Amino acid sequence: MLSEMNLRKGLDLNEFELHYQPQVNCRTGEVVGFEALLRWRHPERGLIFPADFIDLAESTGLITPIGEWVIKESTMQINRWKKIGIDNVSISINLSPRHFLHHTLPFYLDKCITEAGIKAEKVVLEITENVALEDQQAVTSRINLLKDMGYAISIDDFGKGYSAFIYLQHFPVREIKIDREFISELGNNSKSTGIVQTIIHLAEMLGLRTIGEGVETKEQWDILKQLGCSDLQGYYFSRPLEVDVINKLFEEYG
Ligand code: G
Ligand code: G
Ligand code: MN
Ligand code: NA
Repeated sequence: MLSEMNLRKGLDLNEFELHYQPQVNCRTGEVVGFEALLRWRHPERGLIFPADFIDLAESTGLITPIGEWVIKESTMQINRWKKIGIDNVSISINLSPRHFLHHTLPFYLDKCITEAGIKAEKVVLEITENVALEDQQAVTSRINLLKDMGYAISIDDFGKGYSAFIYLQHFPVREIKIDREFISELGNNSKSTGIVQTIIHLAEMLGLRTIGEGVETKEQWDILKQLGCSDLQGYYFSRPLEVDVINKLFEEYG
């Protein structure tokens, strides 16, 4: 069992790392951004995935310093990529509800993008429907503030929970990520095609961008293209990759 002490030590010893999954333009397939996904490279236990430590980080409050590390590291990475020619890409960062509402978040974000020399517009903050369980007033004013500062807010795993539509009613977000459970059934199940089509239409009507998550086949890509999805992410294009691998691919294929 992992303990709070393990987690704290992992952070102090700099054992966390980020893998990056490309996001592509649905029409052209060109890379437009990366989602930063946290991993913990434990000296004895090997690579640990978020599912095994995010809840602990949340309950102990360590999610805020860990999230700050993610923000700092991913914005610096965008800067490093810019220097080697991987330019004009956005970075999507997953934020837990607790960190999203933390009073230091807006200042911390601005400090990091200033140091990294990138624009707020290139930073996408992903929140899940769990944030709707928090004080709605607090969430709305936080989203408004971050939006005014130039950051884009994205709803992760859209459609999976019970309160997804409430977001759209109250929260001025820029983008929704269509949960991969709908995407995985595209082509096999006419219901899921209808659901995805409806989500995309709804987003269009509200002026929101859409990302199809968990795209694993060309057929799913074709259907999403037909339905007018904005961007895509999934194993068909790439798994989450280490920075070295992305850099090598870029050197080889541009
Ligand atoms: O590929 P993966 O197993 O990393 O992602 C599983 C889930 O873990 C993601 O859906 C995301 O919600 C969560 N996650 C990944 N990275 C982070 C992070 O940096 N911060 C938080 N709060 N959650 C993350
Ligand atoms: O933040 P979020 O819950 O969306 O995190 C994305 C998760 O989905 C990560 O765990 C990532 O590794 C995983 N993922 C990304 N693309 C695919 C895919 O095509 N298929 C499946 N099964 N999982 C994916
Ligand atoms: Mn995500
Ligand atoms: Na998701």
